[in-house]
Amino acid sequence: MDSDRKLTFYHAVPSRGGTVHWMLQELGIEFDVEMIDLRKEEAQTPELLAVNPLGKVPTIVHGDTVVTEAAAICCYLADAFPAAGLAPALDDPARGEYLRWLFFSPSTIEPAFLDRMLKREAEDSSLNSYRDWDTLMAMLLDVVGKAEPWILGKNFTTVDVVMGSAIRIGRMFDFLPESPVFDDYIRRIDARPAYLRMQKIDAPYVAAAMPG
Ligand SMILES: N[C@@H](CCC(=O)N[C@@H](CS)C(=O)NCC(=O)O)C(=O)O
Repeated sequence: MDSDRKLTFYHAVPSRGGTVHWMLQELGIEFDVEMIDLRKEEAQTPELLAVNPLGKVPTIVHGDTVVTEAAAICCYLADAFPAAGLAPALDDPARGEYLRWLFFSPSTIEPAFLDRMLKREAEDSSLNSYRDWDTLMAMLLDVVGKAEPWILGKNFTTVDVVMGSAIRIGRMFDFLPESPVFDDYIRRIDARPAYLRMQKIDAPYVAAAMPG
């Protein structure tokens, strides 16, 4: 239904844009890229600010529809391009579990990583979206450990794009403990042609952004 609407992707590397770029490669659809250089003062271009007042990537414009927030963009794209089969249908009971894990990353995993990075510890775990670090780790090891081979079972879904990106970043920055559970899952991600395509396309921009 949506193949005739122009899709513009505001991207930057390295950033959460990588998650959306991977998703776009999984969908195999056509899109235009506006690459933003986050190191430059002018990173928040008037064009990007016009569609996202926060001046943040990733952002997409699909026809007249603007979507921001990496997980929301991936959720939107999976539904807009259902032929790729990356989301259970609206009336599929699996949709609940799908949405649960799709939004677990931005709502629960990312705040934990940020606290870890800033060496912050919440005094009251009831105010903490992820309860506490050890409980979150036990839960993540359990969920990823049960992936057969993907989080929702045999079918690769958008959950693997969004949560898989978080798990990859968590291991890369050593937030997540060394474990065959995470490492085997990451190996499965790394073998996906769409993931490899995304990495290859972004590689020159990554090299320019992170010289040496
Ligand atoms: N809540 C947003 C966060 C987006 C975000 O923080 N993007 C960063 C890159 S990962 C960004 O655009 N930084 C540039 C800046 O703040 O100027 C999401 O989940 O997509």
